[in-house]
Amino acid sequence: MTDYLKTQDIDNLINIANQFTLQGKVRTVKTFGSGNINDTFLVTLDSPDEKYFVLQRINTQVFRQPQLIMQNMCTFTEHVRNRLQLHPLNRRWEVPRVLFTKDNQDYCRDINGSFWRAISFIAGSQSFDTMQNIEQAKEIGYALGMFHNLISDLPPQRLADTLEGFHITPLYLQHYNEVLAKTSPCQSPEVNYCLKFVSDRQTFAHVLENAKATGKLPLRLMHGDPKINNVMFDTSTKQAVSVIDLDTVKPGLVHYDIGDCLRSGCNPAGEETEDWQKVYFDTELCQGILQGYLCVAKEFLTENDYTYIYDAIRLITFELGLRFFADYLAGNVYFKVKHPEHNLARALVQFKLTESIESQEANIRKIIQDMK
Ligand code: GN1
Ligand code: MG
Repeated sequence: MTDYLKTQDIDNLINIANQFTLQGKVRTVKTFGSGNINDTFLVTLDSPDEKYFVLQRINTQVFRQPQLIMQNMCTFTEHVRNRLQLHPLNRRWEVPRVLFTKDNQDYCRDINGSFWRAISFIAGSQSFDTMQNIEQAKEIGYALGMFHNLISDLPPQRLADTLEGFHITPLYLQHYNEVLAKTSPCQSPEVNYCLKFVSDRQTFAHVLENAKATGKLPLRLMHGDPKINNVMFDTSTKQAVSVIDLDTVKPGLVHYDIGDCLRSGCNPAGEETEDWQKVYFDTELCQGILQGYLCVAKEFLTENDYTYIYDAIRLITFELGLRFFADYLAGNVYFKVKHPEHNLARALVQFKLTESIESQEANIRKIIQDMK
């Protein structure tokens, strides 16, 4: 999806956006955000109450049963809204709302069969692709902790599995090995670095799944994608006010989330940098995020949960690199790309970040230990 839309695309988008508008008229529809899977648009309305909403075309190659996403979102948002009504927080916290069509559906299909849904925009908020300061790191941690806390009493089986195999690292490894068997990648120093990087970490890939299988880590509900730009900040107070992108809220391990939040928040260069050699894991930001997280999550974390935090940070970073690299080898069929080497560049960033995490293992483990 390019940033420049053709007139006929805009007309089509306006028609779709109009399906979801119960009040006011659609003024503009513009591409929005930097999602790697779905296509996202910001709709501007001429209504005095609600000025914007977010319109998305779900990638049904990835999410094969998009209705399940909507079903989960409704269950999740209702649960959290009830909880906040019973136990209000003493600060701003918002839950994105699912918007309904004029005929009361939580999605609509266009003439090509594409699946569209709309979500409220969190007013007066913004997100960031890289961490701005340590205060923001604490806020991101708080946001993830609050997210986990608010669903800690919703039984995991109440939500459907919207994306089977998501964050099951051994399955990504299996897929990678299958892709590798079918391709002969061109031999560049970068590709060779990635091939060796993965081959050296075959056993490690099982660490969280083994902990789950042996009952050391319990199945809980997770967000699935709590990267830095999925946390919204109030533009005036600078506080975190919402966690968005609820497509992968489903049963899993909170460790996938902790790992994902830290791998994305502690990489000051950001995951799209082309300067992969300079990528490093910032332990001060790590401390900030964990501090924010634990002040809300301490209540429900067990001794074993702490034991696996370091492994989670290392694993989810490695896993994302593996997913990008496998997709590069497979011909870019999963993540959207701007050029053919894009997924290779992204993989290098995550592998370099993993290396930095590994080289600071003792320090990171100490930060976690000291925070208990
Ligand atoms: C994808 O589409 P987006 O940007 O929200 C991916 C995540 C990755 C992320 C990396 C369903 O998320 O797992 O961590 O890219 N989502 C899916 O930026 O695969
Ligand atoms: Mg996402």
